[in-house]
Amino acid sequence: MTVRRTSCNLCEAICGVLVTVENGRVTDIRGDESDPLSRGHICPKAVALRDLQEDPDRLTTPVRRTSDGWEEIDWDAAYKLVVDKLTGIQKEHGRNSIGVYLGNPNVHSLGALTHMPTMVRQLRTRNKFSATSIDQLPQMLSSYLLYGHQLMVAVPDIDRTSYLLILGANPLASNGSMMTAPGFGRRLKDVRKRGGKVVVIDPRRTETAAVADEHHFVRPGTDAAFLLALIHEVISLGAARPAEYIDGFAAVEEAVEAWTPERAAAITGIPADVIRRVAGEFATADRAACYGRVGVSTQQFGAICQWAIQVLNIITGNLDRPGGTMFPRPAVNTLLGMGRGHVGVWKSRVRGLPEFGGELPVSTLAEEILTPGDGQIRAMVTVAGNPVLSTPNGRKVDEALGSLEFMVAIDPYINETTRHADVILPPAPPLERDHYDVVFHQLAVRNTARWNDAVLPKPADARHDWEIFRDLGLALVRRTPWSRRRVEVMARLRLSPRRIVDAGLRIGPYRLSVAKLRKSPGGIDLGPLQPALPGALLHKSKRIDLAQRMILDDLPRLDSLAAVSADELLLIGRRHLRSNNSWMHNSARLVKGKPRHQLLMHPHDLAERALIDGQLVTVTSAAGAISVEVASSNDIMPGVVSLPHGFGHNRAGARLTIANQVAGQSANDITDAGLTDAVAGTAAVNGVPVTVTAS
Ligand SMILES: Nc1nc2c(c(=O)[nH]1)N[C@H]1C(S)=C(S)[C@@H](COP(=O)(O)OP(=O)(O)OC[C@H]3O[C@@H](n4cnc5c(=O)[nH]c(N)nc54)[C@H](O)[C@@H]3O)O[C@H]1N2
Ligand SMILES: Nc1nc2c(c(=O)[nH]1)N[C@H]1C(S)=C(S)[C@@H](COP(=O)(O)OP(=O)(O)OC[C@H]3O[C@@H](n4cnc5c(=O)[nH]c(N)nc54)[C@H](O)[C@@H]3O)O[C@H]1N2
Ligand code: SF4
Ligand SMILES: [Mo]
Repeated sequence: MTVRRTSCNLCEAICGVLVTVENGRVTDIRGDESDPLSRGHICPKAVALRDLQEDPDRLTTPVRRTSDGWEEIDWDAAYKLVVDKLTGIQKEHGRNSIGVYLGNPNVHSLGALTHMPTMVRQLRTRNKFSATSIDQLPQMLSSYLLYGHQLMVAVPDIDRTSYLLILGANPLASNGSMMTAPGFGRRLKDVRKRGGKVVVIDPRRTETAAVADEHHFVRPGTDAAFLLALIHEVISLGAARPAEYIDGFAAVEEAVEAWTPERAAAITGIPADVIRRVAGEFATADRAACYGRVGVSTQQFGAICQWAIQVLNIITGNLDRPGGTMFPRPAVNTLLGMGRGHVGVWKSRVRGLPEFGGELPVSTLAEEILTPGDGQIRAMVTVAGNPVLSTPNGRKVDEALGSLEFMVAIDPYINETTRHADVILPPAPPLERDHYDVVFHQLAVRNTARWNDAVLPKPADARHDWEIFRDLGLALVRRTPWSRRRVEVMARLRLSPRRIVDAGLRIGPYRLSVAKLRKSPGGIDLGPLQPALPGALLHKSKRIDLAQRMILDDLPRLDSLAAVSADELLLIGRRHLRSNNSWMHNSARLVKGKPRHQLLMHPHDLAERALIDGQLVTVTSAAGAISVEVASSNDIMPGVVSLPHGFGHNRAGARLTIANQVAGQSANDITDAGLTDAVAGTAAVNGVPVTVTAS
């Protein structure tokens, strides 16, 4: 029996875990008390790492689709088939005829981060999509505009704050996002123990609201009005104190002038006196931080919301001070490894939506495949993504993937998306991989570092994800004429993730190395976050300009926040602690217990429609209709219904023995690809108008 240390990579909390291995099998997984960041915290998903390891549905060798099922093939044959097809299609139809979709687990795998971008670049296509545009894109945009880098994210310093204002996030279910703070619940309780205050703004009284001091319902999609009114109030109180390196304050003052608490109250449903009080408390708190996540990103005014959150933190003097919002300083500087970002350098072919950081909004994926013409996508590469369940108008995406000439998926499962692939290349699972977190240390509430060797050996005929990217990348680049670039790319692809992390650690701010970190497999503490501005800003001017044209020009659109018609309800999403987007439903341990797929609806809204708790209802939007069970809940705002995404398995051809028995429909069969944030095209999956009738 041996006990090995690693970190759980299933969500952004990166909890340290102790894994007991007996005779080559995992027999126990528990929290690692010695981890300076997670301090022993884990959630029920950690033990599912073992289920992933042992899942008989998980692929371990490449498969090729045949007329009547799937056939195993060897790695070299699979690579050759894929590269022949992709280069052939590009030769005939141009380089943009290949589309790429990158899903969420990529950011949780070291090997994907070190090798996937180089492989994808060899395809030289502009038709790149990822989960970013149905997630944190507005936050990355505001980081890019204000601080000069798309990943220079200001993180709430939760362990020292005395006032935390949370909008559209439910960290007690999600464990925190764009803010790595394992044990979020305990950290929130500590804020209150220190005499601080936690306020939650959400259309649902969530698990997080339940442990906060205050919760206020907000009408979905209207938070921008609330935030502008807060800024208006802070300014009228004379409490604005922007730092010397802030420009554009006058433009903000002008922009919020008309946003009185009364005006915002009429739109948001949050009473004017509450808006006034929260603004006053925020402005006068010793240390305050405002934080907003998915609920204020994936909605029609996501970009305004995320900009306004930064402005509120900045003008109250809370940016870059302990207890406010601060910039982490990780041992490997992630910002160096990726571009600063750009926006609107090119547009999508069909709808003209802008690129951000080289990616187009995923809401336009299906139409880019289905609309004939020059530049049409004929083949897809999906990597760790399940867009059929995860992106708007999923049925259309399903249809589009089914129409392709060729598709390859790098994924361990035959699921709703990958069942359309011609070839699936499965990477080795998390417990067989070395890990250092290059993304989430960059977003963590404390500076720490940990390197972990793989817990279990990888079988000889399995491949790590980085090896798959290396081999595909090398095969693609070998087909291009000789050049200095070609030599460099090949050399880069051949470096192991360990070598890359080691180099990053050595040139990093703490001059560490993999060898040094391996001596402390529970991780090392590098201390609390430190003030860093204006020196750390990545704008040459070392100044922050609040007056961002893209955002200010979008403000008049807020006037169009029209009242929905009387029979309409607004659909929002939710997450559950034992679920993980669309892909963890094949673990019996996680899916057992009470069903979690129901549509939550307020008893008044049920009564008005003569519906009862537990019955099947039809939910209809502009995109389509689904039939789901309804559950009555006093915790949801009247006029709003909530449905989690990632359900709706059991599609022909998927091989998910347990997930296929899980009830529920896909929320994204009724979210609308036509509904996006006008600024950067982020999918607005929250605040979708729907009607609900008896099925
Ligand atoms: N309506 C609605 N839709 C949403 C959201 C919402 O709140 N509401 N949330 C959105 C958000 S925030 C996100 S991030 C997206 C997620 O969207 P996606 O990333 O498209 O979907 P996931 O469900 O995370 O699917 C992950 C896929 O990766 C595979 N996988 C798992 N581990 C690995 C691995 O180590 N390597 C590889 N190569 N593959 C792996 C799984 O089998 C699965 O196919 O969904 C979005 N969709
Ligand atoms: N257990 C679990 N953990 C996860 C995931 C998972 O699927 N399961 N997914 C991971 C991923 S990919 C991500 S991105 C993170 C997301 O992390 P969070 O953003 O914390 O995730 P959610 O629980 O979806 O919280 C969003 C909240 O926004 C609210 N909301 C919806 N519309 C609005 C609105 O218009 N205004 C306001 N103010 N609120 C609104 C919803 O009611 C919900 O409570 O979680 C990660 N962690
Ligand atoms: S909170 Fe749960 S899923 Fe997230 S890293 Fe920790 S143990 Fe894993
Ligand atoms: Mo996400």
